[in-house]
Amino acid sequence: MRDSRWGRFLALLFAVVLGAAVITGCGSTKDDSNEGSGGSAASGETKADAGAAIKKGLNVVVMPKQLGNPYEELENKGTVAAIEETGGSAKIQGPTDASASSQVSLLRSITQQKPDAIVLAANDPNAIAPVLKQAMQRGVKVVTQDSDAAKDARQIFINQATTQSIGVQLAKQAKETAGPDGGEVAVLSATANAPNQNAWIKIMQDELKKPGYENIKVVKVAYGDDDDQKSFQQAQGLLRAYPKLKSIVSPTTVGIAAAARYVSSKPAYKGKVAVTGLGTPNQMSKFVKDGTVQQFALWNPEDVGYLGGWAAAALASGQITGKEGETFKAGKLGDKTIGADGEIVLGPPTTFTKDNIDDFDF
Ligand code: RAM
Repeated sequence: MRDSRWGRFLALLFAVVLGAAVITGCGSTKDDSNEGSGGSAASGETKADAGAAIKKGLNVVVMPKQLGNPYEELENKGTVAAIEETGGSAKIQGPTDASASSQVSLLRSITQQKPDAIVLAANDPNAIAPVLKQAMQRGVKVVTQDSDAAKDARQIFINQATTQSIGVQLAKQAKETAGPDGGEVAVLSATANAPNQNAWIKIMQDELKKPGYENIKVVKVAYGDDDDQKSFQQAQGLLRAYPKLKSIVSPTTVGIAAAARYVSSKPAYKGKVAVTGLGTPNQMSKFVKDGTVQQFALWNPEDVGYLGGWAAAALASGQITGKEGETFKAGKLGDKTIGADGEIVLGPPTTFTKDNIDDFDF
């Protein structure tokens, strides 16, 4: 009797434990399947379909660092041309100054309108990151070109040439234009927060620490804010503050043109203080011909913008997601492959001198 009661108790206990195990088991199975479907749903959203057709009628916003800069107008032109080739339409919206705050307020209202993509040159890597992330959360594809935002605030960055190669080229320009004895060199940059100029200047300065550059001394980095008048005044200020200056290296098309204009107008400096850096051939031609400028460099800005436009269209059509190794067709530029950190490099810059300046028209 006692044994049978004990047996029933054991059977009951076994049933309770088994039941609990089944319930727990079901629970975990359910959780697992939830994770599974959640994961595949997420990856489904971000999976590239290389065979997808480019969508017709894409609506894209192009934002330069600032309106009215001839370099950026060329870039915008390239982006608009690419989007129109895909059968879509692109609208240029940008600030009148190269500030991040102006871009942020514009980007806020653009995000509300929910275009298919935004293609922009950033005025600050971090200040514009939150609003770009909001745009991406709303399904807007984000491509930076020319000047990058924080890596997690855009899908793709179109770099005109490798950042390293541009920085090294600026160091070489400083050395070559300062002359055989070297000497003092100043940098005339864009804004203090400009992502592209800051990255190039850092590499230039690292390069100048290497053997071969011992006699080159960077005395100052000045900022003309990519504003012609301010850049002109900064060039004037540099020459007053550093009377022994050998060369002004300006890694901005606005700065180099303004510095060259100032130097060419002063007989005391013209042909004695060099101006070099990055400029558009059409803006710099007269200064090369009048002997103010020996050499400067640039890539084709229109191609930068054109590549940005095709990358935006491929993203918005689901052909690519921005992952390394994905490829897409970029119109007349042919097939392009996304590199590390979502970066696509256009190509090496060209150096312009009096010997080739007439071969270029942009
Ligand atoms: C100016 C802008 C642009 C830069 C060129 C070289 O037009 O700062 O961002 O890429 O110079």
